[in-house]
Amino acid sequence: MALLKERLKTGERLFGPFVNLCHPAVLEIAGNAGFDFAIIDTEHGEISSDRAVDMVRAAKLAGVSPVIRVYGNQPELIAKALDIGAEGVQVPQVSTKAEAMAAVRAAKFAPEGARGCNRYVRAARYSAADKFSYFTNANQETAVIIQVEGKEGIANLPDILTVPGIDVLFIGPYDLSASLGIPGQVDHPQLVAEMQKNMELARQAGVAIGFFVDDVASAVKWKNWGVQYISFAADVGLLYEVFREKVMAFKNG
Ligand code: 3PY
Ligand code: MG
Repeated sequence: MALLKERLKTGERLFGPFVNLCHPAVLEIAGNAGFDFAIIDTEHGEISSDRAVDMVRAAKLAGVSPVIRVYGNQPELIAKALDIGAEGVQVPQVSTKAEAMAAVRAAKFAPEGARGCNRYVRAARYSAADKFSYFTNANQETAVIIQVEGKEGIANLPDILTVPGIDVLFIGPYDLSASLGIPGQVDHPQLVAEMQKNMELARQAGVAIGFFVDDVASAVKWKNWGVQYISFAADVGLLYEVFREKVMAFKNG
């Protein structure tokens, strides 16, 4: 299956949930359902890297691209996510050009960055991969997804977008709504207008745009407006929705 980064380059519109539950089966189910990617959430989920690695394995087997959202913009966490074989790393709360540069630097081997080199990691097939091609190709094969989700980051977007190596500019509507003083109002006209402005800036910079939505109607709307990386709800919320619907159908039946 084509890698996430390649699919982004062809302009495909991709759809994937956050995964907060700490179990590889969730990734298999996501793959079987036909999602394009799934974001293993170590920022808000309860997932450590020794569990995330089995989730990455399951995702690869099920044909859904695994992305890891790291807990913060920390080089050790970004390198670890890529060492265990995630196709992309998603970095929350990026507000300045310097922070965006730090995230890219942590995700790339030299000369583009300073990611620590080790060929005994899962991403290098525990040394079965040819070391020269691994170190040469990894930077071109893994995606860097930068989350901008606050007023400061939005103001700095033109600068942030000049940083080479960003594959997706991801706008986090929940954090952004809080930062704009309208917490949780992700459909508020002010937020929608901000997002449309950001999309245009990303388009001019040649960077794919990503957004988070809670419902399918919004996902389709943003897809048709040109968002390429559409992150949709989270496993726990989707499970709750179906549980609740079934319970209500039973009680009212
Ligand atoms: C946000 O909306 O703040 C996100 O990080 C995506 O869920
Ligand atoms: Mg957020």
